[in-house]
Amino acid sequence: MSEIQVSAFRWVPPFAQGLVRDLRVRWALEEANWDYEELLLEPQDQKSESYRRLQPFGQVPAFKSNGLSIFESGAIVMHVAENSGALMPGDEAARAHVKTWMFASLNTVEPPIMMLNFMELSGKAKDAGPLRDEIIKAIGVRLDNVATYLGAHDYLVANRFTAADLLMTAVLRILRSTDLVSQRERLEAYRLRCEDRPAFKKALAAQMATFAANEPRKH
Ligand SMILES: N[C@@H](CCC(=O)N[C@@H](CS)C(=O)NCC(=O)O)C(=O)O
Repeated sequence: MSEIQVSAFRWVPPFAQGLVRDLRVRWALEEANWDYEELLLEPQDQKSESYRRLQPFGQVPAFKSNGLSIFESGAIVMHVAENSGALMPGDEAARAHVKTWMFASLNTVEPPIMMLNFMELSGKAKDAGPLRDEIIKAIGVRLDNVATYLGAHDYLVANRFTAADLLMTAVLRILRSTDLVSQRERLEAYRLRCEDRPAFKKALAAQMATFAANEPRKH
């Protein structure tokens, strides 16, 4: 039995498939070449007392390994990055920079993207009019900032793929139903470069295989 367990949903509707945040953890684990098992949840499991002890908000992902339990996708990716050579450079200044960009991905770039996402999923986007336009503008500014910082570099830090790129790519993917990333050539090339990694493809295939295997019957 693998000593690492990662919680994931047994099935989600197609709009969320390939975006659920256990993907970030699966990707990090594939980069580190660490085996893991899925801890698959039904919706009702999210409310159970035992799962809430693991993930107080009832969300995925949660991570368990040898008595260690972690929630928050960023914290889990950080744990994998700090304990494997795969996602973090050795140099102290570069490590600090990777962590900085991990937080920037989740705390500066992701929030306006999630505002738009929430509006779209609530079905109220059409009523949101000018507010929605403002949020799209704010997302654009953040994306332009990332693209400018990247410049002609392939990756955010130390000229190599790190945990910062993993999280930034996962965040950019949330915009897949819009052209906000694809219309920014440099950023789109960056996203595609990161998603072209074998570890990403393996992680995505694993998440999608679970959904395919648990597709609800039509009636
Ligand atoms: N900040 C958390 C967010 C986790 C999150 O939003 N998970 C979603 C799936 S991507 C979830 O479990 N949603 C169901 C819910 O909130 O009840 C993280 O990065 O781990």
